[in-house]
Amino acid sequence: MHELGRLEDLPQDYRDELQRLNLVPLWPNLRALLPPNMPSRHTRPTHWPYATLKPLLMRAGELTPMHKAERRVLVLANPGHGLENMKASPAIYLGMQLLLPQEWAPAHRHTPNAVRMIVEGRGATTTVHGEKCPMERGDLILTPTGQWHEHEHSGSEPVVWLDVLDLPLMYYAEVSYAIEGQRQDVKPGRGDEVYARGGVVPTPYFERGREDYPMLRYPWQDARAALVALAKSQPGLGCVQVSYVNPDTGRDVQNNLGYYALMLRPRQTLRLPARSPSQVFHAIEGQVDVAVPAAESAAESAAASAAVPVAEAASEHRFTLAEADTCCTPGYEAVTLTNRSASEPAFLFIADESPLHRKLGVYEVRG
Ligand code: 1HN
Repeated sequence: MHELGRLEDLPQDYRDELQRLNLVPLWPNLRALLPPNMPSRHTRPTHWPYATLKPLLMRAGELTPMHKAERRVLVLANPGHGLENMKASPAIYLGMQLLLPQEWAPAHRHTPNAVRMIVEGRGATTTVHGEKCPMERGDLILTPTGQWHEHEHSGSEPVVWLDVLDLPLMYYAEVSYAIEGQRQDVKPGRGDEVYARGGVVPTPYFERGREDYPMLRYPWQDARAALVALAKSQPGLGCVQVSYVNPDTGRDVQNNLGYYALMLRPRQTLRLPARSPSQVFHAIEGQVDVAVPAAESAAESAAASAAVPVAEAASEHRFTLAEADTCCTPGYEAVTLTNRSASEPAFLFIADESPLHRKLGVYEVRG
């Protein structure tokens, strides 16, 4: 790949004239926009231990009352994207939210899609589109685009959950906004009860189902039981993973981000293939070592200098996810996971950008 002309090669009067007319020469920027073979990625492998985050979140509970926060959240921001941009990856926002006993986070709806993964505590509920969903450890609760949602807490201990949104994507597309609302009327019926058994779903003879999102709460006990049964029934299966899907269609539960639960057998090491989407891992149970080849320095240098080819990874990033810890990894890297326990399975919640990449037509598995 030969070197292209630089901006400095052009006479100053020509550059000034281009700038005055809102024009930019492509060739000095071409290699940075389209690096050879591998995109430049700002997403750095980043680990947020719950043990260090939790005391700061509890302190936010003392420092900032609910009416001053609306949502009391510490954002898990990837330094590679700039902390102020509040992104874990190009399309994924992550936040750890605290709701204290008797608090209410008022109703609103917005264009970004959200899910919550409940981390600890009992007694809180979230009402989504009129459906009151109990929040228990490991549950996944959807707040699809445009649906009213509010959180309340009638229990006695703090409740914490992980919010995952496609907010960076919506903001980038200039379609991110919210509407404030009144307390919702709770409708009878719960999707997680109606769709509690895989393989049998309501027959939509005379009416369509509950629109595009028939199931809003995915109880952890069901996802966990599915993983344990899968591991038992297929002892040779390496990747014991389930996908959170719309039970009417079998497709991803949300438009842009994909959600999964993974079980690692005792002492199992699993190398996930290198695929284009960035990923988020959150430990629901157990302790898991995460290893990611470090390619971001190569990508950064490729971005900084238009002509530099992406070098091989220099060294690995490694961290240990303890229970309730969260980490993110860039796309195009093979992530290796190891369950540290010799006797117990480990369970991870995973979020990724696969649905978005498939829609964009750029989803790739590099092996
Ligand atoms: C939001 O609506 C919630 O409803 C949490 O709990 C975090 C971050 C950005 C934008 C909207 C919630 C959010 C959010």
